[in-house]
Amino acid sequence: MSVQSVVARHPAEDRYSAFARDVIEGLTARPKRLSPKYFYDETGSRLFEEITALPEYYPTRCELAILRQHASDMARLLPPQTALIEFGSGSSRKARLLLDSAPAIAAYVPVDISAEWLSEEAARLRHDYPRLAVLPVAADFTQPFGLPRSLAPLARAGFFPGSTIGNFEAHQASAFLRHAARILGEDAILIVGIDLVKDAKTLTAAYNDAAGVTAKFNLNLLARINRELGADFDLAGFCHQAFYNRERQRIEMHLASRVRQQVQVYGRMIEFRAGETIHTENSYKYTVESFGAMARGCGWTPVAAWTDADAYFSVQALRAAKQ
Ligand code: AVJ
Repeated sequence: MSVQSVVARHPAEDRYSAFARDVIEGLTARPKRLSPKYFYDETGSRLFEEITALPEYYPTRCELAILRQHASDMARLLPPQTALIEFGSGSSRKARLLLDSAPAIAAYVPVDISAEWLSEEAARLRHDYPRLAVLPVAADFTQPFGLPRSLAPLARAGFFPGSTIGNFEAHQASAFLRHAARILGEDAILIVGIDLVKDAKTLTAAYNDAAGVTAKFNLNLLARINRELGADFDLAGFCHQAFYNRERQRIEMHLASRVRQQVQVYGRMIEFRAGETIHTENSYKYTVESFGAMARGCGWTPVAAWTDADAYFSVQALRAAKQ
C-alpha cells in the first residue's frame, strides 16, 4: 500500500476528495452543475449571513417573525420532557425562539456537519440555558446517524427551519422526511420552514438583490474551486443568473460563461460555450397544501401551519403517523 493511499484515509482528506470528485463530475456533465451544499465555506457562510439581512431576501425575516409570533402555539404541541433535534443547526438563532417559549424542551440536540462550530455554540447555549441538556451531534443529517442514548426516555421533536428542504429535489425531500420519521420515532413532532409559491417578481428579486451579494455568493463557488482545487476560473468571465421556473415551482441559480473559454480544474480542461451555464442551485417553493401532501406520503400528518402577514413563508408542524 502506498503512502498516498494511507494519507487519503484521513477523514479531512476524504471530504476534500469528495469535493474534487463532485466538482469534476458536475463540470463534465451536460448540462454542467455543482451542488449548492458547496456554497458554505467560510466566505460563503459569511455571504449567506449578509443575504439574510438584504431588503429583497424575505425568507429569514418572515420565518423569524412567524417563530416570534407563534412559538407558544408550537410549544403547546410538545409533551413535557421533549428533546428538540435540529437538522443542520448553524447558529441556533431560530431554535432559541422555541427554547424561550417551550419549557417542555429538556434537551437540545443540534446536528451539524461542522464539529468546531457545534461545540462553540453548545458552550454558549449551556451558559444561556443552564437547565437544558445540550447534546450536539456532528453528522451530515442527510445520512443515517445515531442519537445520544440519554435521549431514550424523552419525547422527540425535529426542527428543520430555513427552507433548507427547498434545496432538495422531490425524491430527496421525501427521503429526508422518511429518514426523519425513522430517527424521531412514534408520536414525534417535526417543525419545518417552507418557502411559499408567490408572484415571480418577489421571488426573482430575492435572488437578484441590488447590492449584488447573491451574485458574490454564487460566484464564490468558483473562487472556492480555485482556492481548494487549484483551478483557474476567471470570475470576471462568469455572471450570476437567477430566475423563477414557474412549471417546476423553483428558483434556479446558474453561473453563465460570458465568452467561449477553457478552464483548468484539477488537471482537467473544461470547455465552455459562450452563454453556457453551470446550474448551481434549485430552491423549491411549495404551497401549504403541496408540502402537506408530500409529508403525508412520507409518514407524517400535517397538524398546523403558520404564515407571515404576506403569506410569503410558512412554518409547518407535522406529527409522525402511526406505523
Ligand atoms: C438556504 C437554501 C434556504 O434557497 O433561499 C439564498 C439559499 N441561495 N440565496 C434559499 C440561497 C441564494 C437559501 N436556502
